[in-house]
Amino acid sequence: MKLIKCWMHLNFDSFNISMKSLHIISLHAIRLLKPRFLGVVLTALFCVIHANVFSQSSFVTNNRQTIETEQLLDLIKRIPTKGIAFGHQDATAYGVNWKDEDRLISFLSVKSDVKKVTGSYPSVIGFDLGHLELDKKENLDTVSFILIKDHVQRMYRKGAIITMSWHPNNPASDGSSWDTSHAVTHILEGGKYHSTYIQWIDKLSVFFKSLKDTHNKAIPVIFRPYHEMNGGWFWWGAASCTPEEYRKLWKLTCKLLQKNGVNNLLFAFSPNTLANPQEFDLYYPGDEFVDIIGVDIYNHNGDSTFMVDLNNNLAILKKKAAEIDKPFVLSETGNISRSNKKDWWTQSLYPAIKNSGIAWVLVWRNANYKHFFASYEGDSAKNDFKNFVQSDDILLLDQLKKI
Ligand code: BMA
Repeated sequence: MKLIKCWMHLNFDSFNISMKSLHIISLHAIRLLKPRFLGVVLTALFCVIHANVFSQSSFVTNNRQTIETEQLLDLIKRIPTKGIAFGHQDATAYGVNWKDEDRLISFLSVKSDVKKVTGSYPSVIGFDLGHLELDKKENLDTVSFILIKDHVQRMYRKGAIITMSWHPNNPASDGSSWDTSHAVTHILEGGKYHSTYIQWIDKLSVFFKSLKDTHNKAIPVIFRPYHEMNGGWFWWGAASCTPEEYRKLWKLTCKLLQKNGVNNLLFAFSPNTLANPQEFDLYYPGDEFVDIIGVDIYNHNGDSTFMVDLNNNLAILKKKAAEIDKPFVLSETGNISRSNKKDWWTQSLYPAIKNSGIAWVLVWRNANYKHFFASYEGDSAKNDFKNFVQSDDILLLDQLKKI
């Protein structure tokens, strides 16, 4: 009975007991215990295995992906041997002073500020799923989900890597992602918004499963939810939930997607600028729930701090990535301080990422003249950007396709 009690109290999340070790425990138990206990032991074992299969720890990387998804991961692992892929958020949906309209999607070629300036599309294209959970037609930045789907299909056909972030509303308050009222605790199992959350993930699942290529095969995408959790500005962030709750939220999300049969995702975990490696560990949900690690770093505090942060953080990620055998990326960056530097690309960003080992760098969206991160036709730093992308190791889509 002691053994059974012990099993009952095992926390599979923290101890991460494998099916193999359960099998070994059971063999010992059967040998040690008298035959009349055998039935009890086997029943208990069945319960534990059953619980394990349906618990979050049953989320096994190798069993949850399509071949195309595994191939995408292989490609991402190969990129650093050739260079650094260049990514842009919402690259094809709009840019400075233009916006694509979904009523025209099938007639017009896909536009992009980066393409206008350099002649090639970015090789990584980011989209955001915020407000899909609310059944809205458009995301939080007014990009229609029909257009996102169309551009995912068209850019995938051209060979681009697709990544998706998610800025969901706060389920507890109906506020935005930036409403830091406590919500995570309420959406975990037993919480009053747990069923709402299941419905949200159902909606995301339908969308992910609808992303099909011309052969009706699922398009693999990188899903990067709940980013910058070590900052205090999102409802899933450090000011609004404990690291343990955060890790549970991540696992719950993976598990629900898997339960819904979504098998075309690679999961990317990306904190904001890290003070130290421990901060990464605090939130990291575990190897089986993550395929790619990243970090979001902007130059809020000026370019010299930015370069130091990049050096330190990419070194932290490099070490982690080697330990866990996963690729690592600069998942978001950009010149936010709009310093008058005309050579930010070649003198600040490039020296800090060159030889860093990252698979890609993604700059944030080109919303308007005041909020843009990639270059555009009228940009005063356009020539510097062109020089940056002309570096042998910076890979736009035309170069990524040759890998
Ligand atoms: C932020 C800003 C916001 C935007 C959000 C999600 O960094 O660009 O304007 O709504 O990302 O894309």
